[in-house]
Amino acid sequence: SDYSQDPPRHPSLLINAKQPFNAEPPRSALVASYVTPSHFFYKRNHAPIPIVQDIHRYSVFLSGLVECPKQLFMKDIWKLPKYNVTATLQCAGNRRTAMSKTKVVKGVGWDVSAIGNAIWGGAKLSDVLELVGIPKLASVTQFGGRHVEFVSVDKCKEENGGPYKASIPLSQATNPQADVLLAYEMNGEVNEIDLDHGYPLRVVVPGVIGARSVKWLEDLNIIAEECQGFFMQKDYKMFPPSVNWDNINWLTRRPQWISQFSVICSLEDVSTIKPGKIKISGYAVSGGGRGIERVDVSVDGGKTWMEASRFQKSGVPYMSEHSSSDKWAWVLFEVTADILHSTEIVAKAVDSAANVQPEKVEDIWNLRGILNTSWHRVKVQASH
Ligand code: MTE
Ligand code: MO
Repeated sequence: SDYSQDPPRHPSLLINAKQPFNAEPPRSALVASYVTPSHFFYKRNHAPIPIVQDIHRYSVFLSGLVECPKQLFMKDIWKLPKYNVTATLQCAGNRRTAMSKTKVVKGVGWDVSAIGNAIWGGAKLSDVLELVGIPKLASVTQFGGRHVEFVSVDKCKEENGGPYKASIPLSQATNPQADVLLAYEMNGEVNEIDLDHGYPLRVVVPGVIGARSVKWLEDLNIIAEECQGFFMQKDYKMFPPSVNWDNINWLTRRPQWISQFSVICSLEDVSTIKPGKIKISGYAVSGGGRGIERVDVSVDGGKTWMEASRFQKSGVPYMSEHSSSDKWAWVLFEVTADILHSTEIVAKAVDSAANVQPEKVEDIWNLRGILNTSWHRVKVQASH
């Protein structure tokens, strides 16, 4: 494999693996702005970055269970109505390192920053599928359990040198409200998406784990059932704590979809502070387009709690399910507390469907180390 073409990256990124390149920003960078700059957006790769030489000759082939397969060039995609969707992408393995402290898990060791919030610009997949005669809101009655498969060009060792791929149900793909995009823009850069994030075209599936948002899209296939690739069938699935590598049966679980948690970003796992007023801030995110109803913060290890204030765009009060809120995006939170002694600070969120975070990571340990949704804890040491 050839990594010599990989793009330059920001020197402050914390590198978890160099080849393939996997890196996350320092956690403090996440709360510095609601929209994460692309250079600080986590990079999760499984192979060298594919390089497209000529964007005008680049095309996506749409085929499978369709009457007339179609080759789509960028100009065909640029012609469709353009949408900007603010969506948080998060790797299912975010916070894996903390889970591996309970018992060893398999996967890239992420701290808390395998997550970012960006404004994605592109065509809606529902509009693209209409070009080959697939109607909006394609019903299961009419189309059965069909999926749309997204296939890339990167060569992954997990796929024995084949490309990264994933799929979503046709019903989600053809629902304009699901906001699934073929994105050619990130954060308003005109016709530009960084090489690391999928140039020239990537899928963005809001509200589900990042693994479905296939970068460097090459093929769209309409298939009869979900994608049988490694990353759908043998990777991002959550097992109960009793399952180990000897008794695992991948077929017993569905691919994982969504995740939810809150994380303190203004403090490291262990920080030294001067006693007094301390600002505690972080992010909270729920899958499936649900809002964040509340974020509770404790400065005594979880004995007593106070409510943090929540916001997305500055100056606009955040209310979940409100027309001004970005339903696919994270919510930042902030609270100031008097801290006089060394203690443990904890954060937990409640979403608009009343989902709560589990208290202990031990209770949700799983061998792939995914979806560590447990209360986030940091320690502070008061130095007088
Ligand atoms: N698409 C391709 N082609 N190759 C990949 O390795 N990684 C997936 C997904 N799409 C991947 C991919 C995973 S696991 C995640 S979490 C997101 O992309 C990460 O997107 P980002 O690197 O833009 O943050
Ligand atoms: Mo991921």
